[in-house]
Amino acid sequence: MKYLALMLVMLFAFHSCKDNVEEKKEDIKLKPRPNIVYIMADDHAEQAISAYGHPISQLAPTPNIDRIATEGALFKNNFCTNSICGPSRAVVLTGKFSHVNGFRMNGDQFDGSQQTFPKLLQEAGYNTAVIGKWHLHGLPQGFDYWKILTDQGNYYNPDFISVNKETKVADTIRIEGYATDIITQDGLTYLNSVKDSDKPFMLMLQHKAPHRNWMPALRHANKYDSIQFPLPDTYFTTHQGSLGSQKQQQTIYKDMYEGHDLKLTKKKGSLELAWNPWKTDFDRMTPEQKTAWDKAYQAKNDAFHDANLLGKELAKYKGQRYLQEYLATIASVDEGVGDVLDFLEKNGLAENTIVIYTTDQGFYLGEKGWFDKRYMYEESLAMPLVVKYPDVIETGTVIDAMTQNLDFAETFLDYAQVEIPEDMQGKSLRPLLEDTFEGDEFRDAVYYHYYDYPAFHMVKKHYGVRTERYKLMHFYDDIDMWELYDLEEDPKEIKNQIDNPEYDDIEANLRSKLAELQKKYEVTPIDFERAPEEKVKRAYKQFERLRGKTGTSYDPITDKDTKL
Ligand code: SGN
Ligand code: CA
Repeated sequence: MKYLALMLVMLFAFHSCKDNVEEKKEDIKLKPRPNIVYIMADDHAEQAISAYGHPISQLAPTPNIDRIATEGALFKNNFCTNSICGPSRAVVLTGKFSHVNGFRMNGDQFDGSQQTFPKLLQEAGYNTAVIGKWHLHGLPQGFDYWKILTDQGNYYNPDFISVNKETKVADTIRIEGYATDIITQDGLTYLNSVKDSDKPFMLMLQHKAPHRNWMPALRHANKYDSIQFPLPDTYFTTHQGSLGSQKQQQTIYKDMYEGHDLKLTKKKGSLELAWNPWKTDFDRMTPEQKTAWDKAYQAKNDAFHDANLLGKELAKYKGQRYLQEYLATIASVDEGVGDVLDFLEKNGLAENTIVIYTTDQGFYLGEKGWFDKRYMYEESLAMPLVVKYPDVIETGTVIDAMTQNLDFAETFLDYAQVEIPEDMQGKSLRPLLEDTFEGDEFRDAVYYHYYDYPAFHMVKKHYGVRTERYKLMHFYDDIDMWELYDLEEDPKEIKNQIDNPEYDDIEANLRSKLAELQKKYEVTPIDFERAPEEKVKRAYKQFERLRGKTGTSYDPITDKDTKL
């Protein structure tokens, strides 16, 4: 009897739960098509977004980005498919892997004539815009309004390409000011121009910040000077068991250019920058900006020279200085997010606008001794993602499912009530966002492939698969090495288990999963082409030359500095 009663209660609960889901779906269907504001930074690590809880971010909080997470949803396991700028952006636009959309590495040319979600939204009656970093070469297609940075863009007084209103052709103009502020401001101007239109809008607001060389706005230049950030405990790792990691050139204490990256001067009292292999943003500054900059940096640079650091201490200082500059650069991105959210609220648009904050891929903040990205290891595979849409996404939603930038296009189309084309390779995140997902698992494994070798930082080509607990990677090109990590036992991916017989079964499963995904995503053998040996040699030489010439390189194995 008791059992029967329990069954009845459970059955009823199941039905009412199902009914609730159905009701919710019906309610949401009645809402008008939402506006979409997609804010994308460049190289913004999860470790530097306070909503993600990492200790570094707690010392340099991002209250406005956090607002999106607390008012909506935070994705804990969102990943990119290829951890590099242009390719990630191409995946977002097309909902297709790099090998399908054709944009595998930064030097490639994006085929702008192909299907993208902005084009589909535009056809479906949306007003569409992209402002800021584009980095796909060629000009944007599918946008009613666009204004893009030239190539990587510059922090100070950057050049933008846009359509000249009079001549109707694309023009490049230099705009005085700080890139993040200019992009935010242009975004607000666009929003203001469409706010009363009958059409819904979709804006992609894409910052350059916090991309290398991490130049903060003048108002933030000293923001974190007095903060000591925790350096990761893998800061001095020696990459045992990973040939793929040993040969890279993105180690903070070996590869940072003291002037360009760390903004160090040559000697005490001097304003002349230390090693800076190319003329960049510093030369673009107006005399007033340059004077304010020098004033902000002189004291910390003089203190650095006084300290006369060497060896491990110098290596730690570089890490510290990097974090201070990087996080200070993020401060204006977060302020800009706040300005956009405030604008939407003040203009009665917040209710019917989906706001997304993300970045093109994750980044190293000293983990494994590194900066930059490219690897399939967790820090650069991860892609922060927070989304709000009042009344549809519950406040404080946390999503553990494995999702990818591959899913963004499908999600936007789904919300815009546009049919998702069959050739898109991701899945709409809508059921996760609305808590209406009914299957067992949203995705059991993600596929990854990085191709940009030989190139800056010399990260070797690799592909792999990540499941909830394990990761299998294959580094190829001039090496042939497999790596297997148990993320539960070894979240920092220090112990490569590929030769450990205890993991044989797991490895076999991962290999078959990998094969299954490659088949599903239509990976072809041409995808694994190696670079000519000569090209690799030349690149090593070229980048070796660029290493910090005026400074020192620290080697954690010998615990010694090398004067470069
Ligand atoms: C520049 C940077 C690299 C960075 C690439 C790609 N060097 O070349 O550190 O990896 O961009 O970045 S810099 O000294 O010129 O800043 S990406 O985000 O565009 O893919
Ligand atoms: Ca990037």
